[in-house]
Amino acid sequence: MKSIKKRLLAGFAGAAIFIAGAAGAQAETWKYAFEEAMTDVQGVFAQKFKEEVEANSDHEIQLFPFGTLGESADIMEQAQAGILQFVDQSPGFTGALIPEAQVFFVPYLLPAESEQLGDFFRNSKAIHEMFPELYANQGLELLTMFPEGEVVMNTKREVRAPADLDEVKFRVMTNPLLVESYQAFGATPTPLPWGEVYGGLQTNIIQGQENPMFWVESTKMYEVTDYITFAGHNNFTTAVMANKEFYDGLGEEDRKVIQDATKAAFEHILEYQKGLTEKSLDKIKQAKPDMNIVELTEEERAPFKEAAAEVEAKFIEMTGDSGQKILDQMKADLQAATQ
Ligand code: 6CS
Repeated sequence: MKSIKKRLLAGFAGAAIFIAGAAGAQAETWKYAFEEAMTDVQGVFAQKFKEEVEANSDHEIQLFPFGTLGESADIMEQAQAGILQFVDQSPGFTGALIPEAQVFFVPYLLPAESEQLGDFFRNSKAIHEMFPELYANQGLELLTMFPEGEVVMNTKREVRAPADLDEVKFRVMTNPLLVESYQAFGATPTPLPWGEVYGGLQTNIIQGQENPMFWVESTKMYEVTDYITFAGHNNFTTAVMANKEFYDGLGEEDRKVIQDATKAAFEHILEYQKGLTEKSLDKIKQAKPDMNIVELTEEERAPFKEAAAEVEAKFIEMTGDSGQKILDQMKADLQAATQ
């Protein structure tokens, strides 16, 4: 027979193992993949999100930058399958899955001014109330959307007018409305995943691409192009999502940790981007002093702006009533943000 003391000790040990086991079961490692490097905008957002989640819970976030798990389409599939808990995929690649997300490619829709842009993304009903349902239909919990910077045209030859884009094979993300956009701008749009862009420009399979300045700089696009053109036609939008089944299965406390971390990372990334375009431009000028930087005048922008109406009509043709509702709400949200 065991002594009372021994029985008590065994009881305590059992309880300790049980408590440690329960705590261990709660602390999970969540995987988060994105489309850029750790030091790019999506990476800075992801790092802040990780920092917040880890500071406010026992969970750990494991980050997977571009290339570690494949292209954008691959990480989206992995997030939908629940292999990843979080994913950052830009609407530029979400066109086939959620056609309405292509609204972000109607040219000259988003404001150029950063405070207004921030307010729009912070408060938009289209983003916070309408898009979540569309993402949920694809097994995704939409956590946030945020801007990554003004998009520039980055080409081998000078672009002052749509005629200059004639016969230019212009790489776009794999998004049907972007194809329409560059067709309306006079180019020959060529949808490609990101991994093929540098080599495509180097071998002259394509002669142009568009992206925000930080990305042109960090991915060294200036090595294989000669012109950067500011036409003011768009700002790059991206979206962060969770696998919906995973998210719905969480307790209220964990969901709150994720929501708070998302909000903190959103504000952090807007702050981080202040002056980023100028900084990236300076780095490019240092690395390649003869890179040509062109800012289109209002007059030169006019024909590109005219093309926007055609693209908007195509968007409605592709998405019907559902797209029309999103577009109308977005316009109302934009008006509220720019007043
Ligand atoms: O153009 C692209 O494909 C990439 N551009 C940016 C700014 N982020 C990721 C995306 O893959």
